[in-house]
Amino acid sequence: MKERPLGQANSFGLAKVLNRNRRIRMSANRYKERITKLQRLLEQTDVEAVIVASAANLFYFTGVWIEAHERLLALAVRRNGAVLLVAPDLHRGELDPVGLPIVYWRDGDDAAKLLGDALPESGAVGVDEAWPSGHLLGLMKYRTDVSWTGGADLLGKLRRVKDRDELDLLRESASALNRVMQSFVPLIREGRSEAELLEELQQLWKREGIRELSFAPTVATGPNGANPHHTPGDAVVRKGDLIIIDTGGKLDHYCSDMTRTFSVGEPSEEQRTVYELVKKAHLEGIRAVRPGAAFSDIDRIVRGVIEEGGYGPYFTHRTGHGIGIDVHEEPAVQDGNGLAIEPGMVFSIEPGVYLPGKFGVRIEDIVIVTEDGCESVNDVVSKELRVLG
Ligand SMILES: [Mn+2]
Repeated sequence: MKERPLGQANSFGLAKVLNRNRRIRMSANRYKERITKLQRLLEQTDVEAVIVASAANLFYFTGVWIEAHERLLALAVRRNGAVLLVAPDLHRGELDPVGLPIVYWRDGDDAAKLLGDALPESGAVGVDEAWPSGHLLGLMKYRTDVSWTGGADLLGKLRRVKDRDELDLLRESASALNRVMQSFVPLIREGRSEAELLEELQQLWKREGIRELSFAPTVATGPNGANPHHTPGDAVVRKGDLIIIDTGGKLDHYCSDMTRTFSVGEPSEEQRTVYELVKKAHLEGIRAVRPGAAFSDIDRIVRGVIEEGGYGPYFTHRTGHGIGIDVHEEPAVQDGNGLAIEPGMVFSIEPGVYLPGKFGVRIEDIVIVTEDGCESVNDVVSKELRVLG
């Protein structure tokens, strides 16, 4: 098959215009550098090319966020240096400034053929696993001469270690969350419903200038706290409740995420015991994070504290998750993940204990791995058990 001539990775100029509205200025060459990094990773594998297609992954490589929905939008990155973005013509205005080689298609054109022509003649092609399968099936029909493989390993390997610009964005995103949480705490009191509190939390996010949240916030009071993903409803905060607040927002598409648990009125002995246990597990987890340790080790340490306290069966989820452009991404802090921690990785440490019919406690910070340990981006928000009115 005749190959379409493609631009070389080192020949495109990524325009600074992309970042004019960003609070944090990205280095002009950052996106180009990320594509080059992907090509270097490809050189260590048998994979000839990767199709990058999810909105999050395309944003990572271009700085432009586009929800293409049913229209095909994909970036083919080849090991030999060639790159081509195949994009709907209606996104020309957003994509032209990126400076990548782009072929635009209009409704009625065969976009799968355009993308197929950008792929190597043979060999393995890694596919973004968040790409709608309909697009891949269309491409597979057209390109029967290549083999298909998952692209998540390669893309995950890149995205799980954040570069300096990403760390700046994640820190700034976390600062916004810290301010929101600090302002929210005094609003929690007896007699207010979860739904009312949720509304006020959303207002605080808006005041912070953040329109998109990382996920639907958790406001769970009393027995509702025993459900880790409770949806806020009509339940009213009562004296003697523990209340779990879990929220996060997106700043320039970079997510934040934090959980705190508060006591409304004096806590019972059991509530205090469980709170102190979860706090201990959380803090010991953070202390254990350092380059070279395995993620499974961190999970074991955190879980060990909860087990020793006698509440092991009630810690029902993993210790944490990576965070970046996606609120849940690599690496998972869980049993079985033998991956070694590296500087620049960013993830949550969020143990919880959930006692059905009674209450729940979860404490969560996001940490950034440094050369010799980690720093929490949320620990300015106190983790001492706070007794609210
Ligand atoms: Mn989380």
